[in-house]
Amino acid sequence: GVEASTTAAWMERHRQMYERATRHPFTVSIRDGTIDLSAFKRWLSQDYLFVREFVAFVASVLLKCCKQEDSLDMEIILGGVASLSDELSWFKNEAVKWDVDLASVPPLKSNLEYHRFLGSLTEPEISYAVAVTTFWIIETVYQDSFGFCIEEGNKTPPELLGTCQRWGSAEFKQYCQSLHRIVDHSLANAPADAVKSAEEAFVRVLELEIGFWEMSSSQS
Ligand code: HMH
Repeated sequence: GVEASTTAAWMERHRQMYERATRHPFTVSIRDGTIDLSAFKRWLSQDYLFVREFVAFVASVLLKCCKQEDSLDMEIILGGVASLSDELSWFKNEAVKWDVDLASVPPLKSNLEYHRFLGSLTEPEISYAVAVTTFWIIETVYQDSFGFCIEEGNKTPPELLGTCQRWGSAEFKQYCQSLHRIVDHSLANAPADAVKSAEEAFVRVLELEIGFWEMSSSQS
């Protein structure tokens, strides 16, 4: 339909970058079973720090959603906020399993860059359309990346299947599809300058996600 055309056009225009973010050598090596476990541990500890920052960003999306005239999306976004509590517990559990000490891990450069970006989008001047678009693409990169690791023909090591299921499950995919519908609806009613800013944020997320996988792959 007409509403879906904006994000569909971005996906076409930025297809290469989307592929680089969702079929990165890091996640492809999980699927191949060739993943370097020290790299996996680095990703785990860095992503824990990311999710802690992500909480404030998602809370800001919820707040913007609630201030909308028609806040039908509120329950979906609220579910997203609520699931982050379980996610932080999951990271702490995994860290114990992998013998990673989360308290002693400093955020690396690409992670800090991502934190700064999220912080800038948390500001009240940022429109709901831009914020919810950013939220959707952040979740979707993980859904697509980890979904691929549990698709037909994978050689994902059994000890990594739990991680892949967390973001690759049918349930998480449905949640991302709900966010996608919210984004399409929101962009259809947004002014042109907001749509432009949302596209810029979409591209920036893809760059930051690629940087995050690169950082996890090799210490730099
Ligand atoms: C870097 N991007 C990064 N971490 C995550 N946990 C997600 C996306 C999905 O929530």
